[in-house]
Amino acid sequence: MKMIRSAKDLAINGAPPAFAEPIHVGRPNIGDRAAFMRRVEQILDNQWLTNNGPMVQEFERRISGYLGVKHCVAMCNGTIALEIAIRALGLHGEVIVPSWTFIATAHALYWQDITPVFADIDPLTHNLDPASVRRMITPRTTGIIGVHLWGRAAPIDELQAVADEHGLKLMFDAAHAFGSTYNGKSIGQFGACEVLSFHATKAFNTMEGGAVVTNDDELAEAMRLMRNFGFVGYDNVIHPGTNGKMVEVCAAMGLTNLDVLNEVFAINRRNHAAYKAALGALPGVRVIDYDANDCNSHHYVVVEVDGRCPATRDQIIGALHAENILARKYFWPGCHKMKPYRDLFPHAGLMLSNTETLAAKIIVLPNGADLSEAAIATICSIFGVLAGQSARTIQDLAKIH
Ligand code: T4K
Repeated sequence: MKMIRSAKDLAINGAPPAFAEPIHVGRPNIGDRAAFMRRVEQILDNQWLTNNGPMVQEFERRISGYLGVKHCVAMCNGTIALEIAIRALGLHGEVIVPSWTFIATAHALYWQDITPVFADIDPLTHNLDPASVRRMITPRTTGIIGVHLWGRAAPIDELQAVADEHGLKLMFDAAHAFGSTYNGKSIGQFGACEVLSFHATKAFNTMEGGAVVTNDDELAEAMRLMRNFGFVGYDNVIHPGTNGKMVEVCAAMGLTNLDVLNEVFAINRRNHAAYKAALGALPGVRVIDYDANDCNSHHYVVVEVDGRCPATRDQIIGALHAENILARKYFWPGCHKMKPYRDLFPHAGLMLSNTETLAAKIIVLPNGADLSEAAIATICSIFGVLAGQSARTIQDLAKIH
């Protein structure tokens, strides 16, 4: 285990990087390879590669059973799943979303000529602030998309109350929240529907993939049609649609990874605790915690760095990258500051002060089943040295090399 004890050991000071190979935030968790390969052989033997094949059907049954929800409509990715759910719910005009989310939440609306209206977040949970949502409602608003950021449930009851009061549809982007609960109940069961992502970088992956889960029979039926061009049987199209189908090999990956889900979550939880123990006492550094009474995959190790830390967030990120630790600034700078939405709402930031403050503080650190405790100790030792240096020293060191 390589421990960094002083500034001279840092890569920004000319020392060799702590890791020879990049340590990624989004390293895929991959279950039993032999089991996956057996499933792939089965797919090839079946000569059925996509279009609602047997693996996808089994995958949907396993997911809906796991979440305790009536319908799982598997899709090719989370973004298409969002788009189809938005369309099936009949959202139009304006829809309120957090700016503090992955850009896909906003794009899934704008791509369909719906205006995403950005609301602010609670600085403690990083989730939508219902009071801010209320302020954003106009006569054109038709819905709210809550995001369970970092797998932590959005304020579901409060958002539902706002939606009911104003006759709005409520759905959730649960891309981060597979395996999470809200007051003991599985995420997937709330709002009109919830959208999951099974992208390679998620705690649970199908390589690419996503799903909409819902208890609404009609909605599920409409989405099944929409993901397959609106076909019923051969040659008969009864609904406008697109190609949102999950392929068999992705379902095979999902079934394989479902078998190791508990182990992956346990490793993540252990890793998260190790980070928290090592970083929690550093000045101006806060490791985001998850509610002990609810389940969370602990996939995201999210750290806030504020002005009490001698080094700035960007200096820490720069120094970590020099060590081959590819920490991220998810979801800096906020969707409202990305070009398409900046052009649309140049002054949105005035209503998004918590989002903008958080955007300057955030660091997301590597996690996952392949990350060793030794690697975490090394990462934390680097962080510790950086947090012990003045911003000036780090700047000077970075300039020299
Ligand atoms: N809603 C929310 C709230 C989301 O977070 C997302 C996706 C969506 C909706 C949309 O769901 P999908 O349509 O993606 O199913 C990554 C993911 O691509 C994206 O799925 C995810 N959120 C987002 C949070 O992270 P990028 O642009 O950061 O990806 P990239 O290529 O930089 O990869 C991240 C890290 O993972 C890199 O350091 C490399 C590493 N990596 C990546 C892949 C794909 C690997 O080590 N192996 C791999 O196979 O967006």
